[in-house]
Amino acid sequence: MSNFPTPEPVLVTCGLPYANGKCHIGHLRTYVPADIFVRALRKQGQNALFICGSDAHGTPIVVNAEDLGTTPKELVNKYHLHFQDIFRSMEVDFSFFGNTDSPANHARTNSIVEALIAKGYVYPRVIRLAYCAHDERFLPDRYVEGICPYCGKVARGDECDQGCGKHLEPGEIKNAKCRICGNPAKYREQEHFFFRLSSFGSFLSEYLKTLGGTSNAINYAREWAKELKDWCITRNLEWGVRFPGHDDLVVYVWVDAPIGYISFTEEWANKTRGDWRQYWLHDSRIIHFIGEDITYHHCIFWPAMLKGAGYTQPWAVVASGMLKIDDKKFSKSRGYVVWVDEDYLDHGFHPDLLRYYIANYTSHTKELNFSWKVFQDKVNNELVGALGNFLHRTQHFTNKNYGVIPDGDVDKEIFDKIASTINTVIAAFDEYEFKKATDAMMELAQYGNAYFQSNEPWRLVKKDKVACGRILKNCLQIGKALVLLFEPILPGNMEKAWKQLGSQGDVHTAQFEEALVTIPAGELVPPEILFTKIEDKKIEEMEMILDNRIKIAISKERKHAEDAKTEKTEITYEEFQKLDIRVGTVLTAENIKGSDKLLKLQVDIGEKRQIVAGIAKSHDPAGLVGRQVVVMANMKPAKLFGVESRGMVLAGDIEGAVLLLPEKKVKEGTRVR
Ligand code: B3M
Ligand code: ZN
Repeated sequence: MSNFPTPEPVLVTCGLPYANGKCHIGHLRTYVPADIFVRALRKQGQNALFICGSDAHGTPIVVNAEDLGTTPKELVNKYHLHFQDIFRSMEVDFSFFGNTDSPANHARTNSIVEALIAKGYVYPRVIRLAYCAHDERFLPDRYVEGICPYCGKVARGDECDQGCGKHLEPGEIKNAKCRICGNPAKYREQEHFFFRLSSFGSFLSEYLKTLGGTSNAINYAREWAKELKDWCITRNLEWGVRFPGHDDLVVYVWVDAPIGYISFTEEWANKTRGDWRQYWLHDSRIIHFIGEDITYHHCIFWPAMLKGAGYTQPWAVVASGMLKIDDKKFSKSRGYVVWVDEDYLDHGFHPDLLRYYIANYTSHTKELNFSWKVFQDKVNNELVGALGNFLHRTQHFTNKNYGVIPDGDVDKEIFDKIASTINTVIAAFDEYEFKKATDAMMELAQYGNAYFQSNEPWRLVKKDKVACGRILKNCLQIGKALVLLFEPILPGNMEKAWKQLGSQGDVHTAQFEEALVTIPAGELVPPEILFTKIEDKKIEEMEMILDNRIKIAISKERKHAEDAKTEKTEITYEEFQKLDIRVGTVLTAENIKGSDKLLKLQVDIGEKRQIVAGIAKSHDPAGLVGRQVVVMANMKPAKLFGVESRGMVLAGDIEGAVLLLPEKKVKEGTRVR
């Protein structure tokens, strides 16, 4: 028995993209399967609402806006439009795409936080927070950089994003430094507000027994629910949703972001005279599609918040595995990224091709690797070679020899095959197994090709035109089934194919079941080719673009590392005082064998010191004896050309070396300060 249709209203959401950068394939890894899932629900007669929107708050956006010299609001508006645009182009068709900075979300967040306060789930506590004395401000989340207390890796703000991935509570990060000025953070006490997550332990462990979705989310969540810590839900920021009654605090972004799911449903309802309450206050099936890395927020924090405030909790959480590019971990800074606009759509690739790749490469919960070579293979062999080839040869041959869809029945064997494919596909969608579903569809296309091939209609048509017509009718029926089945994956091309088959109505609202209705006799137009092979040259061009980006990223990283090494940071007077600089007199000077740069000096700096100096090219040894020089006396001893050096003669770094001289002769050992 399939999970759908069901009488409860169904709401599907996608994790909200931060409006803080461009859309890449990593985003699509979640959004495309969610869109496919919603389309497949509708094909089973299930009415489903599909909601998403921009995540507008949080410190990364504020920090980024500051760096770019713009305001968070402007930055968010820009990327909000960008994402809307990309989703439209990729045929990810949300019922509503909101923005968490909307008045509706401010209002809903306020009302939920107030409900939690009223029920005693929020309490104040004085905590020690990172504070920058130089910038005179508290340093929330991304404003601090330091070391993860769990794994020792470099961490930023509220999460260890390059190490163990743990969420870090305010004050937890070690060796905290201010992100703005680089100074070590001080700590100051301030009152903040906590969500009493720890009191939801027994609720969560029961709830997680029934929560549906993918095992990569649920299994982790069950473990986490055994040990819950309260969450600090306020931050010292201007940008965000005000914490009720405190003008200097906003709520943590992970409070108002998921509430966006509710407020966007409200906004959708206002626009369409729908009812948001049936989704969020009554029995419903709320299905969250997310990236695996935000499981904690969706399976622990969010259900507890909903429960505490009296809202309906999610029915399923579906987490997609992470993305790799050419088998390397996806990374914008290291250049392992494929941007949806400039690297894909702008090159004229049809959205359907990438949708198919994402659905079919691997199981939804596994790591998805993107490579242009595999992309080419899948397009050329599967979409062109199997599906496109079958649809085209069937229609082309029928059109050429008959001009119409032949009259007559479809064989039972064919209907049985179609029915069993539909069952497999629906069962796979029920398990969020997009690869299984698309494999079954592609298998039907292969079956069609084999059927066509083995019946040799090109021979049969000459001998028995009626018998051949029956074969073609069967093929056209398989074609109709394929178009209906593939519509959720390839909406653009299947719309065309549907029309080419002379089918009536809208393929997007037609249901899977219609595949079992005999394709009516009637007109057939000459088919257009749907999918064309991608040439090697194009793939080489795309690989070059990626390679170049990686190379640029590597050289940037190198330069960065070098700059960091030689960076002149400000030092304090106390630090300066650690330098032991003294005036001395050269007693002897001689060349060092084998070196044309170095001289060996004996210098009286209140004590006798042997110093090797790199001044041979600009100074004659004999001329140095008796001269006063300035010496850094507490350099770590070093050996140069086998000669020990215990100090450094200071010189201007011009035309070899210009020695520093005291204004008048002074006693050996006089300190320079
Ligand atoms: N804006 C993006 C992420 O962490 C974050 C999702 C919010 S979902 C409510 O993947
Ligand atoms: Zn860590």
